[in-house]
Amino acid sequence: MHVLLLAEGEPVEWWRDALRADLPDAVLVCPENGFDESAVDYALVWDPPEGALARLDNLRLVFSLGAGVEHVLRDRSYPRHVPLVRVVDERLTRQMCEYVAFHVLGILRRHAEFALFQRSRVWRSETPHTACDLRVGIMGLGVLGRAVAKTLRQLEFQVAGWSRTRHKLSDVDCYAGEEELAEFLGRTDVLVCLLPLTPRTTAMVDFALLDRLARDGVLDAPAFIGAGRGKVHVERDLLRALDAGVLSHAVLDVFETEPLPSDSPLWSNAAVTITPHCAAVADPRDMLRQVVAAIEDDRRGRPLRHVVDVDLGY
Ligand code: NDP
Ligand code: OXD
Repeated sequence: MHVLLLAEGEPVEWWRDALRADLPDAVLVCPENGFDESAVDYALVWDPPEGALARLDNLRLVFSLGAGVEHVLRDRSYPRHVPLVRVVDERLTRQMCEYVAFHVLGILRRHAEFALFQRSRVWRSETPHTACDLRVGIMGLGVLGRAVAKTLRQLEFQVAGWSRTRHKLSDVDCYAGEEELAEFLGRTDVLVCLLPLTPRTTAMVDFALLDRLARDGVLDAPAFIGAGRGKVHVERDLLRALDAGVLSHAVLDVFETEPLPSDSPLWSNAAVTITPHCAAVADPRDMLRQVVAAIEDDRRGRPLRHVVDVDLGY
């Protein structure tokens, strides 16, 4: 069995040894060493070069070494008959819950403002609001969005979610589709974006959308947390919304271009909190377990788990 590793920066030797330990007949191949394209059964990929997967005539399965899959599907020649499996991982999901909970609490407790006061030795006390005063809205109710909603409910925030199709979650107001987007935004003080990047979500969070967020909340103005993919929001529009007072704060983990260019105005905006795409990162050992499970499922003819809908793009 030949497994192709097509992911720049991944430790080839580690994957070779780790795979062989669990699947003794696995031969790991990679572009650097040359390989027989027709012998490849499985491909482990992150941002594979355009056309590379289409040339593998006997490919049985592609595994995205990440939860997102836009880095695979942007290749228009992706062989659509080959199942694409992605990372769905408990530890990664917990990390995203912690990231969002931390930053929503930070917004509630005006963390960025107090950090500025401290730098200027300003003592300005305020009566805090409480989680139950704040309305959080989550765009995307997938694996991550649903878990984040549950975590925020445990902290007693008022939580709503918006997705393409209708979901039903306990204690979470669920909105679906274009028709219900305005109502969802109109009741939201902190907008959390956990949408995947697809043709339909590209540039979805623009000035017009942000301008529809609630104006009657406990914050000076609504806040935004972007932790799905950077091209879902429009950075220029975020800056405009911050300047115009349409937003009071933005927390960004993902960006239109990564790494964020050093001349981006986001870096120096006091109303922006930046983290370098590390809200939730899959541990290679967890990914390995999933890769092995997917290969075993395929070899035994069992249904595959966490298969992406290639037509929807997530
Ligand atoms: P899922 O595929 O499980 O969920 C995607 C959600 O988005 C679904 O609820 C889906 O709706 C919704 N959605 C998709 N398209 C639309 C649309 N056009 N309109 C409305 N809703 C839509 O993804 P995950 O929750 O696992 O992950 C989300 C994203 O987070 C990943 O794609 C990845 O890009 C990003 N990510 C970021 C990380 C980081 O460190 N910053 C780490 C890991 C992932 P429906 O349920 O109706 O189908
Ligand atoms: C992912 C990511 O998609 O790290 O897994 O963003």
